[in-house]
Amino acid sequence: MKVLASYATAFALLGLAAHAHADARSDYYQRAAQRDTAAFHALDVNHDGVVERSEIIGDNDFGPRFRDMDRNDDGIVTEAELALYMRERYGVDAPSANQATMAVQHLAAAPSP
Ligand SMILES: [Ca+2]
Ligand SMILES: [Ca+2]
Repeated sequence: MKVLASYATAFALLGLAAHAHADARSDYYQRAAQRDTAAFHALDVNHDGVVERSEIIGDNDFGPRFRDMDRNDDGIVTEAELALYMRERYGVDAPSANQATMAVQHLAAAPSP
């Protein structure tokens, strides 16, 4: 009877762990989407609402993924293309502008190595 109880406890704990894992993953993807959105706006140096190939030169985060994001291959990533990329890659919708701002503030607040 005691053994059975420990099994039940173990299964309950496993269940909790799996649940926490799923939460951590969705949280990770949510933050990744926020980071990408923040990076998109930071890289748009001429503020025309799109990121061109010339604006991502030297960027090691956005740069390598630029081609994946640029769906119609016109050398420009629009906000719609970014949203599509994030939905497919992370399974999340584009975060609100407010959340993106918070991500930027978080990055700015991070201590430098
Ligand atoms: Ca631009
Ligand atoms: Ca494009």
